[in-house]
Amino acid sequence: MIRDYPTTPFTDQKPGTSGLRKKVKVFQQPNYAENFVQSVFDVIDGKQGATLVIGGDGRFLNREVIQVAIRIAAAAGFARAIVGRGGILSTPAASNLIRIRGALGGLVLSASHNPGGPDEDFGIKYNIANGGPAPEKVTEALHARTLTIDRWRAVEADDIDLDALGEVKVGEMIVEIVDPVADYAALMEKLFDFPAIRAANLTMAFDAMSAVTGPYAHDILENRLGFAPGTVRNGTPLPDFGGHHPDPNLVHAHELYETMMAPDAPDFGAASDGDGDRNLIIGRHRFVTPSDSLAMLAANAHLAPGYKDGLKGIARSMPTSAAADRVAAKLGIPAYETPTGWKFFGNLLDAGMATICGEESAGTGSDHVREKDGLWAVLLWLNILAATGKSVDTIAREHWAAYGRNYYARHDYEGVESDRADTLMAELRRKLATLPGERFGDLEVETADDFAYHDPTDGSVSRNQGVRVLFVGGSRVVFRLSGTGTSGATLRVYLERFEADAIDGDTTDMLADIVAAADAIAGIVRHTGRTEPDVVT
Ligand code: G16
Repeated sequence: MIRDYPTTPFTDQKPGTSGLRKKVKVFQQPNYAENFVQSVFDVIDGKQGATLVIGGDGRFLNREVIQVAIRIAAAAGFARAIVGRGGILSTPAASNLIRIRGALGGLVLSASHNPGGPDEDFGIKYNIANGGPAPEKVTEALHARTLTIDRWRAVEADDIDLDALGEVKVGEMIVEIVDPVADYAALMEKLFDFPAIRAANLTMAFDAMSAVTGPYAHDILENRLGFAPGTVRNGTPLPDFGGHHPDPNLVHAHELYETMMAPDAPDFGAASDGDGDRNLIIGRHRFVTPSDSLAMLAANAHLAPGYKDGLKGIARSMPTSAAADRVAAKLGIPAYETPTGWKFFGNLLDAGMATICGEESAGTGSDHVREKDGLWAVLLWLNILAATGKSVDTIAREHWAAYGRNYYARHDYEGVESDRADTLMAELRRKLATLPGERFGDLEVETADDFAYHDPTDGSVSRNQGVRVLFVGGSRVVFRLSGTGTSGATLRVYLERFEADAIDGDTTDMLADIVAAADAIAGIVRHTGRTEPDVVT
């Protein structure tokens, strides 16, 4: 039986860069998750008889929201829900399932790299039939619906056993509990040369950060590729990620970094985030920035079976360094610059205009799914190491020698009062027109703008995507506010300097004058009261 539950709107359900992310306590308010899930279903067509994928990264509240979503989906007319066993599906695995099972879409429950637990973060994202995050026209309609919703509707049924593989019925809808790993691992075996990776006898440390990648990494790295037991660390997903931030950067994965910088470091080190779509790559004694990793993967992708015919194009988000553009130019293929947010790559991938995409925020992926994919990046690196017999350090140094080096860092100022952050950005935007020609030390501003993206596939325009200040000679600084935080504002300052020949510099030294220029231009200290960033990646 279907029952209507009267409700009233919440005014704070506008999806951010990647879905709705809030504190668990916010999601625990009566009707909060229900309103959002119902609003998703209210704005999408074609639910009758369709298939829906549901899964999450195992964080606190994952199972409860899945049970509710199943009952609402059954009332909305879906014929089948495919759910990962234990409520577990990594974001790329969910994207793959949506695609191979011909689903209408999927609900991915995660707050990604944000911490989990009763006092931390939760999130819900809707992905469309191509397996990718809903584009802005869908999220805008969804937001509008959350502001008018007056009822949600669910089948009256008990919770189901999320841990038992097989099928059960909820109302008229079949719920199919599937192994979360099997289909994804099979896809990876098709793209990469597993026998060659096995035969290369590489050593590795992989930190799953007590998040969703654990079961995937155990199966793929240890079982299928034969890496030694213990290669995967923190491999059991925990509701609170062991009390840590499942954020694969040098701050939160510092133990891995120390392992990789030690005299007896393994050949390769990697980590993944809460929902398995981000990656951190560290070779023995060599950290690779996400922007460089994108460029190096693109330059060498043809060594893996899945990409042996070459790439159609490379796409990167605007704040990501231009290193990948140089690879595209050499390969004679197009390079695309999109706003931050994986959703903007979907159209390019669907249209066959790009094969590989990447972001400075530790995301890389390809047209095999419509999400960034942490383990995919790890496996492509392993495939390249196996095919070339070279170390990460050698590959990086040879790359810079051939293409030049884009020194790069991101400075994050977290938990800034929203008003102060907004004032900083507004002031910056007002002075854009007068910046060109101004000098900051040795740097002269060439152009300055607020990035707007014109999607070449559907003509849609996305404005106000971040302020770029480009200096004569190819250096630049970008300012934008994060769209994934859950408290206050996070100011991100992206710093980049290109050197054609000086490839052995220290990143901090190479960026020092740009850091000073960034403060002079934006008044970071004046507006935020902070003299140092909270996180440097
Ligand atoms: C999400 C998006 C990414 C984006 C990142 C950071 O990643 O999918 O495209 O680059 O957030 O966004 P922001 O700078 O607005 O915080 P994830 O891994 O959090 O889903």
